[in-house]
Amino acid sequence: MRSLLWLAVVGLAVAEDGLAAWLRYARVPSASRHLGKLPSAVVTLNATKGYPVHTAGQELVDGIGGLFGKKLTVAKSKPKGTTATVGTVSAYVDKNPSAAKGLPDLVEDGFYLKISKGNVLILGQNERGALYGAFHYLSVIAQGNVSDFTLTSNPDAPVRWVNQWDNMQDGGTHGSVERGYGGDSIFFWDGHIREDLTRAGQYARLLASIGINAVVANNVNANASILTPENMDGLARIADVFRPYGVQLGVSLNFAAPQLLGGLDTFDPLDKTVVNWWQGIADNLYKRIPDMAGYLVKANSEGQPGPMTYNRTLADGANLFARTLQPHGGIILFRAFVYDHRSLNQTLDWKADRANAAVDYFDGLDDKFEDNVVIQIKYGPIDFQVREPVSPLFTHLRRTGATVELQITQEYLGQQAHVVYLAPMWKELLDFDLRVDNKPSTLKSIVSGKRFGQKLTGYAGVVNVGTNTTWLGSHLAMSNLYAYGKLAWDPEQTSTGILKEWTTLTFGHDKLVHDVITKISMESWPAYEDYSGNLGIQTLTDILLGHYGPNPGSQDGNPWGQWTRADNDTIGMDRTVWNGTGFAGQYPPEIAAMYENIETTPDNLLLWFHHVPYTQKLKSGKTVIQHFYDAHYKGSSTAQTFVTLWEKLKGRIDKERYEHVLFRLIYQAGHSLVWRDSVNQFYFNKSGIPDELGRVGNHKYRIEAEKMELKGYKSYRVSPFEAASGYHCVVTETNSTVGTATTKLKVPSGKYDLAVNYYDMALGNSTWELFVDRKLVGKWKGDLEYELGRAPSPYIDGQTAARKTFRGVRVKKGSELKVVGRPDGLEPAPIDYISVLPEGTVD
Ligand code: GCV
Repeated sequence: MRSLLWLAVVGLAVAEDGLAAWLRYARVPSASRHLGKLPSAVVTLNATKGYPVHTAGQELVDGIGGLFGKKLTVAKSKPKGTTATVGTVSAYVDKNPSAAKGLPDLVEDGFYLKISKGNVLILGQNERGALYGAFHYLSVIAQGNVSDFTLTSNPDAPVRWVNQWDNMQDGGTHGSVERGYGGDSIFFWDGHIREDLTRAGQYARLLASIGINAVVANNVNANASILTPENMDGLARIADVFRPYGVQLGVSLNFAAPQLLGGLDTFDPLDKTVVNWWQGIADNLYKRIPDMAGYLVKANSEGQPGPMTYNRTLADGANLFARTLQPHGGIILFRAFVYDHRSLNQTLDWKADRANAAVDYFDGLDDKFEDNVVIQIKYGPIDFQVREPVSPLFTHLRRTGATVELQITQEYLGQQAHVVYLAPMWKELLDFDLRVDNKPSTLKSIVSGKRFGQKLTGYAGVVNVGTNTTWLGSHLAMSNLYAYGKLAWDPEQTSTGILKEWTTLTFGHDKLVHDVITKISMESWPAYEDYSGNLGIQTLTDILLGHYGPNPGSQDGNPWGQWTRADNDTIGMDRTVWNGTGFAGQYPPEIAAMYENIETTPDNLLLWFHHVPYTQKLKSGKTVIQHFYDAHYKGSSTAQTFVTLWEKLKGRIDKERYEHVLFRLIYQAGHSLVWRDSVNQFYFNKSGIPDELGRVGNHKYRIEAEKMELKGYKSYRVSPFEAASGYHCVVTETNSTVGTATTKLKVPSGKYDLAVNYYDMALGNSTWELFVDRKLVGKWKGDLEYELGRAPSPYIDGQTAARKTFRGVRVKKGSELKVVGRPDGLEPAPIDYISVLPEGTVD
């Protein structure tokens, strides 16, 4: 009983599945001491059920009830005692005309808070703003701050959208959510909108609490069938569950829908029948969803249809939709991610460059777009890589507004199976000064509209939550969604400040919990960059398959244009004007000059802009190749520390989330070594230049499986070669043969950590057992494809390579070490190597 009470006090009693994310409203420490500083009743002004002010009242009741155990009543007019009054400015001024003078100026969605001795005034410029104000107040008190304050908060930019890449149907190459790692779509199933949209409503609640005002629910690779009458009705149901949270619905369109769905023989944007068809679509959508946000369009990119099919400009394409939206007040986000993945030729053309495409296509169109067109630009010129320069297109649009597209789902950055806190990367990008006209021109000042004065600007975040209760597949990844909303509202906030808030709301107030999460999170992006692609070479994931595991060779020799141009002596893309693709020249002169010159190009983008020998000296004094080697050792060794750091939290947070995170951090630690060895081995083989510290290719604790005594197992040459230690692994001889790999240990007697590197393909669930002197050390299953959520793969490669470690195992000199592998389905229980590591050693 006593321990139960103690747990209740520290708020750990209940296991948590992550569904409530940062809106848990868990009891704050010493809650009862603060009751006098809280309101006793909620007064909602202009509150209609199903609209944000009403929701705000409900959240205040639930929030204060959960956080402090104080039960509030809801009243329409002022009751006795302290109150929380929430509503729009206009409703408030209607009732209190004399109060108007004292109120600050608010822009759309902005809010004003005044907290004084338990009385709380929450006013929004609109209903949505009032709800934002209520969430903000709740967040402040949830962090234990019940003191008086006054705050005026206006968003930095009007467009703060989320994009989901949800498919109408599961299956195909991308499953239910393209680049989604948190389960199936919460919106669609089997070609239709789900009947049960409970999760969609919960999602809107989370998004509203961080200031997001619209969600595009369907994939930018859009299926035309989203526009059938039945699916339009379904979209209206989604809009209905969003509306109480002030979240508007946006829809992705397939440019060829007039032909694919409408039966026309053309989708030429200047053809009258096409224009009329689209007008009919807009009218029909707005009949059902009068407050629809608008459209998102990907055109002429990666095989998608677009206006260029008919030799029309991208502006012709965007304006077609813009005009149909104008009578309804909608806007269109038109993506700048336009390139032809079929025609780029690396071998024949030194100057070919996918990075050039956006500016090449959009230059000259700035004054051609309708006023309700916004150009949505990925932060970098290629595709959400671990390090990219800011896209120069932001400097070419001065009349037309832009949104910066950030990616919360970690497509190239570990797919939520690796912790990578992205706020520091986004901050670097947003703070980058593009020096337009030699004047301060940070990216954040451009996307807020302040630099060039456009009205419609802002942020678009690709989120891709799914039905998993953790939303994104990992509890820690949710700090990225939180940070996205916070930065879109106010890019001046710091990465650590945002993290602190998120950690308190998600995991509570324990200082050690904060210290650990801060350390892991703040070290995670640098570590990931270190053990993936360095010096601006891009992430180096396999770009032809799942974009997940290491495969440096996959970048080159194909028309996708994410080239490294690595050969035996040199590496990097020459993007200079004098000798390369000319990309550097797309920037304003000061920035162009910086990138043009190898001396002034920062090391971390060296290989993005220059083609150099592996022996090129960096500003650090190291050569490029030695930097690669060192960085991979450094980054992967940082990833090992995440496990031990997290283990300090045992018993300090609920078991469910503790175990969930621990499992993934252990996996990440192992996979970071796969990254390290693959990338290092690949460039060592290419360059022939040994690691000065003699680590690359030398692994003294390893026993290669193919060199063990094999029964039922056979040696198998892995492709790409660098994905296996010694280029080989073992696989069972048939799908039903049990394999054993045995060896006699030569190490001195003692305790060791035994690490088995194996491959967990999505073709079955093999089992492995590890024995020392016939005693079972451990047994595991090849089921990571269900556990991790990252892209499944049927291959033996860097994507499926994984490590299982058993710590502190006692062995004797001459002990027999044996692995038994039982294949399942088409997965032949592959093993790469076993490391017998003196305790605490990593290799
Ligand atoms: C939705 C990358 C991704 C694709 C994505 C595309 C885009 O190429 O790999 O999955 O498609 O970007 O942003 O349109």
